[in-house]
Amino acid sequence: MSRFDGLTAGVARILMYSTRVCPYCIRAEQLLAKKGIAPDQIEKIRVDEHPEQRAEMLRITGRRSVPQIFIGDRHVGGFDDLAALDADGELEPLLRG
Ligand SMILES: N[C@@H](CCC(=O)N[C@@H](CS)C(=O)NCC(=O)O)C(=O)O
Repeated sequence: MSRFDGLTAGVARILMYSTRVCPYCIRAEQLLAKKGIAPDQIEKIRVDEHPEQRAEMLRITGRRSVPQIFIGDRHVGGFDDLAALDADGELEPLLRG
């Protein structure tokens, strides 16, 4: 069991640019769920519904694919980047804020 399980206070802001159909977004949510982050703790911006937000995502991240994940002020990147951060032991400290 992760030390992060069940922790709801002191969680950094999590923002995810996503689309309705997005397997990598689901994988990111599943990984975050393993760290005790409930779906409603993830602020989602649906770029398929808001083209202006897609343009904003591209502008601030330089990337076109979803998800694009921010934890606190840090642009983590996509699911692969999130998983790499976890493998390096850096995800939980980042989530704690
Ligand atoms: N390596 C990326 C792959 C992301 C990816 O392929 N996302 C799909 C949706 S699930 C996508 O945005 N495809 C359209 C594109 O790449 O422009 C990650 O781990 O996030």
